[in-house]
Amino acid sequence: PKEIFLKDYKKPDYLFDTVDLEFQLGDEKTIVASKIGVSPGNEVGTTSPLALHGRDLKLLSVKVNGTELKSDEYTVDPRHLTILTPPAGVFNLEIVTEIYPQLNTSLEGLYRSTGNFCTQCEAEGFRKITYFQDRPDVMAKYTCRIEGDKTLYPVLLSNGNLIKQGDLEGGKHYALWEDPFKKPCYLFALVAGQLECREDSFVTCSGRNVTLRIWTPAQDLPKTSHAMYSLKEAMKWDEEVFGLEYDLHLFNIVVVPDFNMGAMENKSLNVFQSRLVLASPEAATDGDYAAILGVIGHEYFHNWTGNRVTCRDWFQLTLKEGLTVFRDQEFSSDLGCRTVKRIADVSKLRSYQFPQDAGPMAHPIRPHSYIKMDNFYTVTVYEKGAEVVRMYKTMFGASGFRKGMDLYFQRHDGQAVTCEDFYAAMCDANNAQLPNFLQWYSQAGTPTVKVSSSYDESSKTFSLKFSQDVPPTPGQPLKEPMFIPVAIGLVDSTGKDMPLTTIYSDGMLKTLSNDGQPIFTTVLQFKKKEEEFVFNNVSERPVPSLLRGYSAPIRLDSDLTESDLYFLLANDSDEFNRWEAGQVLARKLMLSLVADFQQQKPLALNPKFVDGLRAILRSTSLDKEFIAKAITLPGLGEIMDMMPVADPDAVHAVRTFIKKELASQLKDDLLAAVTSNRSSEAYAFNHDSVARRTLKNTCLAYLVSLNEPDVTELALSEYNSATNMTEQFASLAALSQNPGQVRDDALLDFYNKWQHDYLVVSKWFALQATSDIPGNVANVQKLLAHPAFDMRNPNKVYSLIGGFCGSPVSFHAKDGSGYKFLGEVVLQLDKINPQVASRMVSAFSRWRRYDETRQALAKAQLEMIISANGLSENVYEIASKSLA
Ligand code: HT7
Ligand code: ZN
Repeated sequence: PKEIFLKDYKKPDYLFDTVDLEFQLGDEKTIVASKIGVSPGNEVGTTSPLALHGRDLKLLSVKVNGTELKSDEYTVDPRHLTILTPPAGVFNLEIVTEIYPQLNTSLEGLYRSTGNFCTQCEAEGFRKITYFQDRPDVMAKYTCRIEGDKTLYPVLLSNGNLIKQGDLEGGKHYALWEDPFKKPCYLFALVAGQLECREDSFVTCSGRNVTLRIWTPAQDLPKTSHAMYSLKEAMKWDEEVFGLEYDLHLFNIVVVPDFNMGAMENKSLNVFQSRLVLASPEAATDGDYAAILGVIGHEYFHNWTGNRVTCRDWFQLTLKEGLTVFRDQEFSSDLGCRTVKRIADVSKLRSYQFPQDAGPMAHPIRPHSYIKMDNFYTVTVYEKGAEVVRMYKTMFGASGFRKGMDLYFQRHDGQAVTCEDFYAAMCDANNAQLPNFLQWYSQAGTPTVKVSSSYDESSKTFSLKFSQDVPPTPGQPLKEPMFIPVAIGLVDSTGKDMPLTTIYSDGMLKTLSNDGQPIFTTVLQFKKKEEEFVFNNVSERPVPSLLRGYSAPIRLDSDLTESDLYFLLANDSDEFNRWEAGQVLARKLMLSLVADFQQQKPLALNPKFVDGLRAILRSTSLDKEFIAKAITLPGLGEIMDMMPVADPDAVHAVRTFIKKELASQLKDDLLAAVTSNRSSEAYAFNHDSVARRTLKNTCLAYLVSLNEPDVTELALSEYNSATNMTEQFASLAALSQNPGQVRDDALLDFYNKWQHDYLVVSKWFALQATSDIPGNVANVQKLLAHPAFDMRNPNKVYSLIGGFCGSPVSFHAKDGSGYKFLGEVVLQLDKINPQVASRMVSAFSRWRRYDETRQALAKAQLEMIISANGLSENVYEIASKSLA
């Protein structure tokens, strides 16, 4: 397979100005005719061959300026159609192809999902529809005429405005769509089928009336109200926060059950997998409601960050994805609770992105090369990319960030640009330079920052010495220092923030003030390998609150003592850092107990830790969702990640021990929290209700871990009396921690209740897949044959197989049964859907982190996969890089 490099980027020789598409949809074949207005891509003009991408297409005809080309005027290979000597200047190119959407199980290009037609073109799916320059810097204005049977496909949708529609002979009809905005082909979309819509409207800030439609099969329409609410909130938020208004009169969202990713931002025709649109209190959890809000926002926000300004090439993906994730995080924060959202986002980064950055697939947020671009829709590009965008805001403040965004749109609306263009807009708008900041785009690996502090009583100065180290990653043995913004406050012995007056850094004394007002948090610009910052006028030895709000995506290694950390857990005004102090304490505790466990020493829980969590649990002033987060232990992955050799069994044993010990020692408080957080009010998705349910469910899970009759009874009664899925599913999950009859009965009861709802059944699969009960590999194997499971539906694959691979205990079973299971599934899946198969094979990528026995077993599976016949490039890339 061919590797593509960022350094080889060349502008296209030919531009496509207009694209007129015609689809004749059929059950056995679909005919696609395209008419492209071509012009030279550079001033001199060009007569070099015009190479078009194409996959799985049958070419019916090709014409230039109305004349059919002779067979020696073009060449066709399995991936290209090349026009050998195109005319100089402007010309028309007409191509007709035949495709077979009903056979397309890869879910890219044009495919069928439960009978309806649907497209997915990002990143390189358009080439499965017709021959084209399938690259994001080729931007054109499109029309799309769709023709099909009126009974089978009553709804015909594409991008932009509906220009004409009408009936045709033979029971057919047509629709003609025109998109007035130039776009790359990855934003093209077509949907046709039996769908109905919920309709609403939104009046934009300039008074434009926008019709909003969410399309689903008729029976699901009642479940679209939260999605519609989310869309309207997103439209309002983007106007208020960024001054960005929607630019057409129609915005469509279509729901499809079969979709490779969460959703897709096609211009004015977003496509979503069902889980991210459909919700009702009975069948969806608070987590589902929150995900819908975030993803509806995300796709809508792409209209400006991605569509109006797009990427020059796919290496720049983080330009649109990092920025848009940042925007959706801020949107969800503004509509919910900022600290809790920040904690959730940072936890995600640590659990998924840090491991990627420390493994064989580590890549910068802007990768240098790829074999299949689909493999680079990663937590690094998305989540670390969002952290990089967040650092601009940390440096420039909300108004400076807004100025940068305004300049970015002013300069680049309608263009396909690079990450440097974004950086330049941010810096220019703020008259600033950020030395070493661009390293974040080109260096992989999570920097470790060490901090040591000292207080000088006589001079009343407090000094912080920083050093940074970016670890080697594949292809990047040596790293340069990065620009790291460190938000910091100093906390006095009464727990109050001290005013910060002057600081000595970079050989300069700087006054810290905010228009004469005292300031309590400042952002240090740490940009060298080593640097010292000295605070003056510090009246007593403070406890530093470092990296407030998690101001940079790094690992922090400070010399804070245990008692400093307990102090911050109890007092820090920065709530994020209160949570963080608890997590640092929990991580230290877990690691030391893991060492005890490995040396077969008895395990004992530090009473100070129990007291610290008890105080949090009893607080009446803290947000309830914050309390739930603060009493939740770090996940297994996070702890394994900090060990020289990851030991899933030891970490699991220790986490279970601490959980049970906390449950036993805090039992009364936990019971009180469950009882006092019941509510008979109708379900509502607002922060207070979500926080109440989250705390209640977290406490219930702790209690049930005791596996005692009274708490099991309590969970069963919560399960039976629940009036919403959040509480019903949480009690089921709590019960399913303990193997036995109660668990089996509850799982069966749940399935019987919900077998008609495939989204709930997917949760049921995920719950069992992620379970750490003994012998779970065999259970998951059995579920593969369950009638409700379907390997062609990515959502089900992610729930069952993805869930299984993400839960360390069963997947890393010492006998290798988990690895064998995944190895077989990957090969089966690769024949159906390579994108999904390659996501699953990634679970093997960190095999070197485990003991020798596990290493050998996992490696054998990777070798088996890589030697299989007809392996996709997608799976090949991940498997070969994992073995390298
Ligand atoms: N921009 C969208 C990416 C996407 C995608 C990529 C590869 C394969 C299938 C896909 N479906 C959607 C999603 C987003 O980030 O908004
Ligand atoms: Zn996106």
